[in-house]
Amino acid sequence: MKRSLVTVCILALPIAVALLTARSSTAGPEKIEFPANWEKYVLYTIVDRYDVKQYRELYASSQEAVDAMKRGQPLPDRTVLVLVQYKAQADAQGNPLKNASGRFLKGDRIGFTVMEKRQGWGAEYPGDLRNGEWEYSAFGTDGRFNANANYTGCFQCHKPHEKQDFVISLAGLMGGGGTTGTGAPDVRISGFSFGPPRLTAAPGQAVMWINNDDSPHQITLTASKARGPVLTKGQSYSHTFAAAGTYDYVCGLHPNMKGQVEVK
Ligand code: HEC
Ligand SMILES: [Cu+2]
Repeated sequence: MKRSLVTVCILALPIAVALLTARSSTAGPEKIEFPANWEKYVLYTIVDRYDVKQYRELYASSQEAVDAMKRGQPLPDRTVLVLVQYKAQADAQGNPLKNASGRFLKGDRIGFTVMEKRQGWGAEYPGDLRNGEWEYSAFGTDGRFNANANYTGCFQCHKPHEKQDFVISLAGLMGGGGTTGTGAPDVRISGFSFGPPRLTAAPGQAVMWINNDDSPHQITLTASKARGPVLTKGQSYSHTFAAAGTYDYVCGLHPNMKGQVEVK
C-alpha cells in the first residue's frame, strides 16, 4: 500500500513538472489572458472594413502606448492591444449602412483579437516568423479562447510591419507616408478596391495611386514584395515600371485587395 503510493508519487512528479514548465515556456496564444477590462482601455481608432463588412474598434491598454504609436516608437513593455470585431449593420441586400459621416454602423459583436508584448516573449519563434516580443490570441464574444484561429497567419501578416513594432494601425495614426501632390491619379482606392483594377502603362511611365478611403492602404508588388508608403486618406503614391511585363500588386495591409499593371 505504502509502496504503491510512493511509486505513484515518483511517477507523477516528473509529469507535473513537465506540465508546469511546458505551460510557462511554450510560445503560443495561451500566454495571453483575455483582457476582461478591455472597455476601460483607450479607444484609439475605429476601422470600417469594407472587404469583410466589419466595424472594428481598436483599444490600447494605456495612453502611453497610444502616445508611442503616434510618435512611431516601439510600444511599452506589457502593452495589450485589443481589436474588437463587430458586424457592420447592413441593408436587405447585405450592403453596409452608413451614418451621416459615411462611416459604418456597429452591429453584433463577433469576437476579439489581441496582441500583447512582454519582455522575453517570442524567443522561441524562428526569425522569419517572430514578431519581436509580441504574442497573438483570439477570443469569442464570451471571452473564451478561440483555439481555431490561424495563429501563424497573425505573425505572417503583421511581420512586414516590423519597422512600426508590428502594429499595423500605427501608420495611420502617424499620418501615413504618401504625398499630397497634384496630378491625375491612374488608380483610385475606394471602398477597399482598386479602380480600375487593371491598367496598361508604357515602360518608364509613372503610375499613380490615390487613397480615397478613411482606412490606410499600401501598394505592394506581389513578385518583388516591394512596399510603397502607407497611404492615408487623400495621399498618393507613384511608381514607375521600367521593364515590360505584367505586375500584380496587393494592398500590404489588406492582401485580399488585388490589382494589376500591364507594362507594354
Ligand atoms: C491578412 C492580414 C492579417 C492577419 C492574418 C491578421 N491581422 Fe491583425 N491586423 C491586420 C490589419 C490590416 C490591421 C489594422 C486594423 C484593421 O484593418 O482591421 C490589424 C490590426 C490588428 C490589431 C490591432 C493593432 C494593430 O496591429 O493595428 C490586433 C490586436 C490584431 N490585428 C491581432 C491579430 C491576431 C490575434 C491575428 C491572428 C488571429 C491577426 N491579427 C491576423 C491584418 C491582419
Ligand atoms: Cu488596404
